[in-house]
Amino acid sequence: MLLRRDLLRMLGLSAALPSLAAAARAVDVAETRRPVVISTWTFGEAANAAAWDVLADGGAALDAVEAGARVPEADPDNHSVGLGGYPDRDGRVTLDASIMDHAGNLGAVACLEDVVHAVSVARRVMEKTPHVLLVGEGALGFALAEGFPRQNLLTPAAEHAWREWLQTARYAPQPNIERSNRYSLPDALPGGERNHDTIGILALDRGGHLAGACTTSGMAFKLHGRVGDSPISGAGLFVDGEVGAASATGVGEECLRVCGSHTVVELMRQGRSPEQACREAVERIARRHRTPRKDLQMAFVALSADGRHGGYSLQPGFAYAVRTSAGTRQVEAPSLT
Ligand code: SD4
Repeated sequence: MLLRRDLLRMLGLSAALPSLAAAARAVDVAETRRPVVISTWTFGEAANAAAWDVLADGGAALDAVEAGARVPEADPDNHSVGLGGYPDRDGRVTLDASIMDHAGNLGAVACLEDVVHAVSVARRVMEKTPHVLLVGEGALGFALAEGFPRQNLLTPAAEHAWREWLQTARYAPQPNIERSNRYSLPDALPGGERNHDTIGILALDRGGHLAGACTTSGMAFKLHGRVGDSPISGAGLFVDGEVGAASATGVGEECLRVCGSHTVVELMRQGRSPEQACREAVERIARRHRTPRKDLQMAFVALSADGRHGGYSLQPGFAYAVRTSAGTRQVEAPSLT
């Protein structure tokens, strides 16, 4: 009888077989990890569902993240993205968004008014212009020329919150921190609680391509003209097709100061796991403050090119949503405090 080792010797495979087997296993693991999509916060589940419809059909990560980001943009009850987003202190809803693919193609808009799907305008900037970022009037003019409909984004609820805020007019962004049900989404309170919940969405498609998108109305009651991290490459979003993708949520000024998402991706490039990379970026932010800032939330999510994911936040209370072929779930991210 031909022994297995004889057969291997005849085929010249004795030395190679273990590594081939390991490689096959690695491929299997990677295969089972994709497609995958992750989104910041619990409301990311609805975004993931839309993205999953694209991914499960073998669609591209770029199409998936755009489809996902459009869900909270269209939701009037989400007060930090798109329609129904809280306005700035002048009562104007201004949107920031970006989108990026595995090949480093990138588009973004900042301070965009009157067009709900900022992420789709960002994609159009990426695909139809030689530029990366359009702002304000220029972004609006471009969007209208591209056929995006113009609409009032200030809902009665958001206007009501703004008018109440005007009574004190105190700019005090608050983090989404632990409360009795940390995953509940209570109505936002003027001038204070739960006034930021940007969506960052990252996907890896069946073909192994990564993409990400980030869209927000920014910090509630900000100065008119203020731009946060979300539309800025390397801050609110960064994708490197060979390494991974990262996105951020929280007080954008903090993220901008450390180029947060780029930092996360570079740390993954150096071998950190997605969670560890997010943790180190959060630590970098925390180090700037001598005393722990209870009023500050900053969180990152990351997805590696082989489909591992992780998140980390400064304060407790941050969760992200994950969708794979195994189903949907929410992951409570660890935090520094
Ligand atoms: C910003 N980073 O404009 C965004 C807001 C945010 O959760 O993430 N809120 O600063």
